[in-house]
Amino acid sequence: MSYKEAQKKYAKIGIDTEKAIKDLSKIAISLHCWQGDDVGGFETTGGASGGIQTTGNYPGKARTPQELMNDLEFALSLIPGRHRVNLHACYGIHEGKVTDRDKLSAKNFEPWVKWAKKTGVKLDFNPTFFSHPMAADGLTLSSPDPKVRRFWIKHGIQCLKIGEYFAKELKSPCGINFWCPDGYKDEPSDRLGPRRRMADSLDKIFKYKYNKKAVIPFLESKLFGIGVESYTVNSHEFVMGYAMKAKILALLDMGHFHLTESVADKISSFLMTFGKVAFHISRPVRWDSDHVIRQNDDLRACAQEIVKMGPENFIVALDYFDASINRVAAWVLGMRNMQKELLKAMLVPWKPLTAMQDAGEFTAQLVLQEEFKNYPADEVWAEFCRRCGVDADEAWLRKVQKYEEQVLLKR
Ligand code: RNT
Ligand code: ZN
Repeated sequence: MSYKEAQKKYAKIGIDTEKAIKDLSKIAISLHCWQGDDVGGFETTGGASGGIQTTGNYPGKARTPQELMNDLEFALSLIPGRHRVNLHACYGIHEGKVTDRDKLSAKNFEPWVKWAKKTGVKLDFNPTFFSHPMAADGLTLSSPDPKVRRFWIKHGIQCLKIGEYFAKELKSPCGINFWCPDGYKDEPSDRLGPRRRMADSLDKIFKYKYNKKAVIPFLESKLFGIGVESYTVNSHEFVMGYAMKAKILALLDMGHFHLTESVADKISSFLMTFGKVAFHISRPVRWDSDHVIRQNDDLRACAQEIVKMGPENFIVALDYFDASINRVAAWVLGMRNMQKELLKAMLVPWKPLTAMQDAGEFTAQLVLQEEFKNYPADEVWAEFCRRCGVDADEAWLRKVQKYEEQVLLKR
């Protein structure tokens, strides 16, 4: 089937494929730099801590800022559309001595901004509350030790400033995600104290009068981590409550809930509460394993909610780290999968389906929801890719394999 034929078929159910292509090209997804080096960063050689873990030992990971930038650039060349890149504070660039987290500043990110300008991407940011001696016991902003809390509060404030710098230089608001690994392996005697300390520390960070037009902060919740199985300070309820009170956004990570919960179902309530929703697209397998996202039912359901509720109301970032496969392929596949699901969601006639729901016509609703899954979305995807000048099909894999041979395996 050609694009023209697909266009006609969709027109019959009231879908304008041209509009879908246009809408999709407007969605910028934040590509997470940390898939490129297994959440390593440029400060230590220790690898990630704080309840998260990469598994696998695939060769070719980026070891320097330049390698990471090159890999990102190559990945972006295989992805249709214009996107953003999501940096973590541990990816600051240090000449000589490493500037500690409480003193990080715009200076450490100048090369990134220069690169972003050259590449035409906007930047988002994350303070790094892990992989650091001050987080060795797994507690940061909620630590009972005031010295530790003070250190991380300073880090949080510095990160807001760095976000302001990104926004100003790149002329685009910078999303800043606060994820803290704080929690306990076994049942704590006091669940309230750490949460009170966390809230107090966050209050102190957000007391810094950041430019609200430039910086969009959000707080990420989590159910558990490795070695943090019994209690996380920033649980779902804590984050909902805190974010509402502090008038910041809350972030939903697809891997941070019980596996039988529907993360998609939470989106509408978040939207009603906050007006905007920050999202980490991930894939938990049995636990919060951060596998590369697939075009599965969970992703489809989330993409549908995002599309129905207006993609402009979402800040979407990928968040997974698989060290067992080619890392560039992991980026490209994840981005393309997300875009494909967004497109498929745009190609569903939600209005008549909603009318059926409201009229109680559940047979027709079910049948059509299923039949529409087999409409020729692939033709529209191919047309979108063609217009963006990238491969529509798996041809991009050969290019990654060549890059692996010529660049990655030489590392
Ligand atoms: C961890 C969180 C968090 C991190 C990144 C590196 O469980 O999902 O978002 O993955 O900040
Ligand atoms: Zn996350």
